[in-house]
Amino acid sequence: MWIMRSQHRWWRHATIYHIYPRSFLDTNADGLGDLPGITSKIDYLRDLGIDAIWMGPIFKSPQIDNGYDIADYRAVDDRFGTNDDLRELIAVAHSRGIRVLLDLVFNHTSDQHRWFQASRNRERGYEDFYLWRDDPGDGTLPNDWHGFFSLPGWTWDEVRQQYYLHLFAPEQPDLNWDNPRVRQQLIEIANYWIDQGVDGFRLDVINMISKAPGLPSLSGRAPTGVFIDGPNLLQYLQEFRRGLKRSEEIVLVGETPLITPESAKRYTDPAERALDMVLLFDHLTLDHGPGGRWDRKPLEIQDLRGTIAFWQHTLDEPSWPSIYMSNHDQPRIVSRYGNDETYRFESAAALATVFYLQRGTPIVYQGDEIGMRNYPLRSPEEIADIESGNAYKKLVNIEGVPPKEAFPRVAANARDNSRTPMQWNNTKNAGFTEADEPWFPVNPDYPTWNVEAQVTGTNRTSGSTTTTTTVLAFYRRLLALRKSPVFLDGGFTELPAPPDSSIIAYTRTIPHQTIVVIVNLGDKPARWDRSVGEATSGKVLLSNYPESTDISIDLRPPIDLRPWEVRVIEANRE
Ligand code: ISL
Ligand code: CA
Repeated sequence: MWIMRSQHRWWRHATIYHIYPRSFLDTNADGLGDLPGITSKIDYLRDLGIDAIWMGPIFKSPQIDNGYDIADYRAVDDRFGTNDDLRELIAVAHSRGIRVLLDLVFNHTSDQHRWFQASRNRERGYEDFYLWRDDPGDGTLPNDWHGFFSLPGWTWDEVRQQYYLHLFAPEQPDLNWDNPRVRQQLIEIANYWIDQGVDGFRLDVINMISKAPGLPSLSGRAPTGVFIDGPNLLQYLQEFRRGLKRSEEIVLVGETPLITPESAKRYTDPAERALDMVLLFDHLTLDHGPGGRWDRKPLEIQDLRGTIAFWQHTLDEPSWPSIYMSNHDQPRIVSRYGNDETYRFESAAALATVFYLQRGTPIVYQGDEIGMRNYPLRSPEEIADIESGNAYKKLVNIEGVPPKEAFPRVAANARDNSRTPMQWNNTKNAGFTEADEPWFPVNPDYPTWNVEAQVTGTNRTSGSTTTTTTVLAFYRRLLALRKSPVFLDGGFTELPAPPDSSIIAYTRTIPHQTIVVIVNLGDKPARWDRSVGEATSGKVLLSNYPESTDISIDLRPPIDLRPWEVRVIEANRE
């Protein structure tokens, strides 16, 4: 039953929850999460304050890249359930006022997709569905593009006797979007799911679909304009949007790694009728050293402060940002930018506050709401993810990095870290599965860190023993608080801080109301000694330290914050 009034731009006031289906909840004891598992937790999500879910790809797939290699866009993979299970999930979600977004992977298909089989056999109508090139004949590849998974971008196909392009794994051939038939097919697929009641889509690596004519080598240049943000991208996005049924109500969230600010602004400008929001990644590269992702350096809070302010301004009206803290391609945020030992609760709460009180649509990644942390990978053999596994092999076999050094580098950043099963309770396998072996091990900290323990509020690693605050309880309050107009629609202004400060502070404002958000992102106490505006006092609406909420405080500097302390303060009108 559909109880929500259809509403233009509903997503501007929504909080989205990102589900990694294989790790959410298993209901048939095969060790893999499934759709009925998601359906059974809709009330949990509603109580958390969620308005929409986005599920990672659940379509038929050989699972080379955990479903980001789709073999049939119209069928749910048996491993996850049936198309009927999906219809049921949509019905139950809608009955609780929760909308449903699917993940469409349209830059590439699986090599098992019938289009690819038809194309490699040169079947009429399918010859140009993918990007095929002859063997240059001199031992080189058709161009110098490298895939994202530490592999060259080209693979030789024995059947067709040509190379095909793949920006990801060889089992993920790139579609040829310059072929109008390809574009038409993809629109029909989206409409098929819109007819099933779906409310929107996350479009995987959608800024890679348009490639520069002739597929020129990069020769050391950046890929922007070549295979990122290619020449026809905007036109293809607009055509896609125009082709959608209920196009005005459907939300399109573009996953856009390496997007430029100009493009992000343009593609999310409502006048362009392209995307509604883009996923931003700049804050997730701030701890990458000169060697990139597998070469980490410590985060400088100054850089995070700058990145946040920059994107908030860039995507000011008429655009609208998503507020994206973390995802299934990244290590866990509390392990990465927080302190997952001494201040696990405080830092998980602090990070959530800094991110989710910004202007935009929050997207919460499964497990962050209970402070899930990195998985302690034990050996290279345990790495399950294709990107991380290939990266390890490349470091060791090609770059000659000693395994002892390469392994911790990969382990710290591996995608596996955020893909462990959701921790529901302290029973076998964290309540994720009845099977003896889940598809990937549960994080060993589950006996204390799980949903059930946090609902009853006994879980804390530090601070006063009398407090009952947990990450989950904090998230509920935070997400409820951000439903007030000042957070939904108010303006954002950052409060400038000295470069070495561990504090991030900003205000949110509507006429007659100002909220000051001030957070210490560090293990040491910190002092804010600047003005936070005209008000001299205020009321604390949210804090992650005991006895701190609903109290009046002096807003005149200095304001002293304890380690990882959060203060969300409504300024008094004087
Ligand atoms: O985090 C990354 C950069 O180091 C990458 O994983 C990047 O986000 C990415 O490659 C794009 O991700 C998306 O498409 C991939 C899939 O493996 C990811 O899971 C998905 O989120 C290919 O479809
Ligand atoms: Ca299952």
